Amino acid sequence: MKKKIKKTHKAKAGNKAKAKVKQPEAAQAGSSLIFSRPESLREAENHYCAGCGHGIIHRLICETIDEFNIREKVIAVAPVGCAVIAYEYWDFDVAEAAHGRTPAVATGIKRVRPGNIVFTYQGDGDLAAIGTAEIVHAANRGENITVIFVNNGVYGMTGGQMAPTTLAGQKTSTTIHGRSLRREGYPLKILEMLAVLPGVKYLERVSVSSAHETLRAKRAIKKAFQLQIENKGFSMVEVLSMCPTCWGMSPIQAADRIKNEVSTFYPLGVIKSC
Ligand SMILES: Cc1ncc(C[n+]2csc(CCOP(=O)(O)OP(=O)(O)O)c2C)c(N)n1
Ligand code: SF4
Ligand SMILES: [Mg+2]
Repeated sequence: MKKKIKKTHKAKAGNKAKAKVKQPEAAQAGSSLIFSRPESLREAENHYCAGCGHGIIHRLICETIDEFNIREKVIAVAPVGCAVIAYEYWDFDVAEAAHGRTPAVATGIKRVRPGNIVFTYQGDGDLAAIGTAEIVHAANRGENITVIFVNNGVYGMTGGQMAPTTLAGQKTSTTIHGRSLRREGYPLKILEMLAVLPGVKYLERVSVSSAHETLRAKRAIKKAFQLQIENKGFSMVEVLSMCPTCWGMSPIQAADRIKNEVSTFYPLGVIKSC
């Protein structure tokens, strides 16, 4: 475990120096700064496609960590999927887990280091397919960890295959005529499934399909971290996220699809809070 934890703090001094030089024009002209890169987000060019939701979600997590001033305490567990190299973008400690095993690894870290703030970042292939057992049991044990679940309805990294979350009728590279409920079964509503488990304290579904929804997503992520800081138990936020590349859409069409289609099946809002 120790070996796998990637220490990124050493890069901080260099990043900070660069950030100081690269001030936005408004700040250079003496106006007050109203928007800047969170300290926890490294100054790195990311590999995500145009219009992808992962970058937005990374930023929301980093803003939350900065606002709680917990960068030295946070340990993330990164997934397999398009976010596999999230550690290149986050300037805090990150461990990497095998596909779907993220909640199990997070459990081990949190139990050994209860003073740290531990969160997993998982796609829907990771969490809702190969990792179904891990998420169910971590939630049922009421582990005091936070889970950020990125539901883009496909296996993005490997070419857009059907995920358990793929909507009925949705075309993917493995359901070229659309997902058939008879052949492939029903899309899984993971939060609703986990809500019946007594160990689960907080579940909310949000999206990053508009500025307004992104602000709500930030509030939910912040609440989930807050609960862990207060030792309240298992918290999880599902984020409906755009994958324009695998959906064969422009970024704007992909955002509209979340508003008009995806969120009608996966309703936004608090699913459980206690
Ligand atoms: C044990 C294992 N099985 C399968 C794979 C291949 N694999 C890599 S990423 C991926 C799907 C990722 O999809 P998702 O978790 O939804 O993330 P996204 O890329 O959509 O963000 C799969 C099946 C793997 N790396 N390891
Ligand atoms: S394939 Fe989809 S999830 Fe992966 S980076 Fe591109 S838009 Fe994002
Ligand atoms: Mg996915």
